[in-house]
Amino acid sequence: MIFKQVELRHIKMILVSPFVTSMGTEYDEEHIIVRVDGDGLTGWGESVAEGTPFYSYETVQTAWHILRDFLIPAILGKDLSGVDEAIALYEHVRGHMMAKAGLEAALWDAFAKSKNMSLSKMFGGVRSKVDVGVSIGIQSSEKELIHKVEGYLSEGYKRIKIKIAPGRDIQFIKALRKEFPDLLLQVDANSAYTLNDVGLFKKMDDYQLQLIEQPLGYEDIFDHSKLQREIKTPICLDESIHSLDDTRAAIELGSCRIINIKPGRVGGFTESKLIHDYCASMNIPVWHGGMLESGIGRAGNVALASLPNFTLPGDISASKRYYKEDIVVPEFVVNRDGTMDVPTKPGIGVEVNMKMLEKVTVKKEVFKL
Ligand code: OSB
Ligand code: MG
Repeated sequence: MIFKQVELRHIKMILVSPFVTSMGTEYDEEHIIVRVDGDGLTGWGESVAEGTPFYSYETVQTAWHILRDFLIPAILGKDLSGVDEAIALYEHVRGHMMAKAGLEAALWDAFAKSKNMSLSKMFGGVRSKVDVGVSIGIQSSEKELIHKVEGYLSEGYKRIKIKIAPGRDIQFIKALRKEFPDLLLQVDANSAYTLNDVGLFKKMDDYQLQLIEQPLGYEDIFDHSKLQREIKTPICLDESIHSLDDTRAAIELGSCRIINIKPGRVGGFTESKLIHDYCASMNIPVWHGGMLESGIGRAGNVALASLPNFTLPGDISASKRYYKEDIVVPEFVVNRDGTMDVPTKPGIGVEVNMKMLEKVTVKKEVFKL
């Protein structure tokens, strides 16, 4: 395929409720929508770089710069036989995984459409439905949290993840475990603790948590290996994993027993698949993380999560859990049994709602030969 035009859109979508984490409070989500056009086909992707450098060093502005000045010029007008060939053209760009992942996603969509195949099929997916959970921000009280959890469980969600931060951790875990003895529960610290907190994590061992996500430094692998040796609950790494190499280091050092895969964090679906396959070979379960994506990003996430070693429910929730109105049709919904259907139509398998996309677009730039 020859891509003659690439379009970037800076979008801003208002969250249905503020998302509070150890990194701060988010009221809206800014991402980049990437559109590629070639051979009469259109591909869509989403770069999950946010407006702020609090989860990752990347932001909408840095990703825009890398896309505009390096990634898009590398592929524009080239005759490409597949996604691998595109990736090879910008391999020399270091880091900037979210910028790369946004473009790669749009290319995957276009190539899948050219083969009349769904993304799930292109990736080697084996499931028509994936198990999904919900990630809940820090609440103002235990009562408020229990109320939220009840609501999500009644919608069918299979597991609950709560965000924690120093001083807002063990009391919420205790309250939930008391109210819901059998709940599939996990926690995410987003790097808010240090090895000095090992006593606190030992206490968490009493509450049957499925996992503790990224308790220590956002680039750390070594200290996590020390913490994992001290506690029974599996550690799961998110922020620290940017590649297959990071994954190998973490598994071989014993820094975690579970891996969270986010395509945006590791540079795209291609690296995600390598990590998935390596973890499968090491008997390490993986699950699909989330970045509060719009339906465009979500479609790819659901497709990736249909691979066999995604054995734990993902942070893949219904469109309406995030936004009043999504930018795709149909919107993503959660089935009563806590699953989400994997799209079967070609590419991302959903249509972009152009009217909604226009409404959330803050800035647009078109690149042509
Ligand atoms: O750490 O998993 C995280 C959202 C933004 C940035 C980081 C994280 C998250 C979430 C939300 O937990 C997951 C979702 O998209 O539902
Ligand atoms: Mg996380």
